[in-house]
Amino acid sequence: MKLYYFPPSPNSRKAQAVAIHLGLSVELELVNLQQGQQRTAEFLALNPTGRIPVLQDGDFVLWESTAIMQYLASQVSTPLWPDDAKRRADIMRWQSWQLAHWSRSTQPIQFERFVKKVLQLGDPDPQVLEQATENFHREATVLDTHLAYKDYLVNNTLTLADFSVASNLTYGAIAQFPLEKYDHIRAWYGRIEALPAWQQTVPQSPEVAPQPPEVAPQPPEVAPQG
Ligand SMILES: N[C@@H](CCC(=O)N[C@@H](CS)C(=O)NCC(=O)O)C(=O)O
Repeated sequence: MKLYYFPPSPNSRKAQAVAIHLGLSVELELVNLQQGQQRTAEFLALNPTGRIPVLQDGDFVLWESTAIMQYLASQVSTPLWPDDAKRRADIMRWQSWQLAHWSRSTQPIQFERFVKKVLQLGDPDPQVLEQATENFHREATVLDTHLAYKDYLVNNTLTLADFSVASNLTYGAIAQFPLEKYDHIRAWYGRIEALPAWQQTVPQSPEVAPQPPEVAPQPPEVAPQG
């Protein structure tokens, strides 16, 4: 199997970390997003959306990090993706939340405080940050409450859900995510950070810019009250 990846990308990281954690033999193929390699005709033939990660297993080509993680975990018998419909649905619930809501609440803060600095795009926009911070607290409260009496998100066992949700905290410290009051999230992320697979996929070079958000900063789904 071959994983097309770019080390600074959190989406790439979650797929790569799962492969490492499971000890799968996966060849890595760098797609340098800074050089626009995701827009070459060759790469677009693999993934018409022009994004990494992409997994190639013989004739089978798969894009979207969550699908890739599930496919990788399906190669072996693993508690990361147990053979149980309810557990899988529960994992999928958190992976869906991560893609639809957690990413959208973390990326604008990451963009304003970190990406803009790296790419020299100017100062953070206070209005965007204020709205993004409000969104962040709404989602972080859900996650923190869920983790109050648990070490991991599903079945109190490390699963794909943890790798997915943790990926958005890759730049949490450098982008100053407002995590101070979320003790359970910080304790849980400490457990993820202790995993060899997570350590081996830490973006190595802070000079390598992360990418702009995959979605433009979103307006709140619910209009602020008052
Ligand atoms: N929903 C996709 C998102 C993938 C994604 O946005 N990848 C970014 C890097 S984090 C990318 O390749 N961006 C390149 C571009 O937009 O040109 C997934 O989960 O795989």
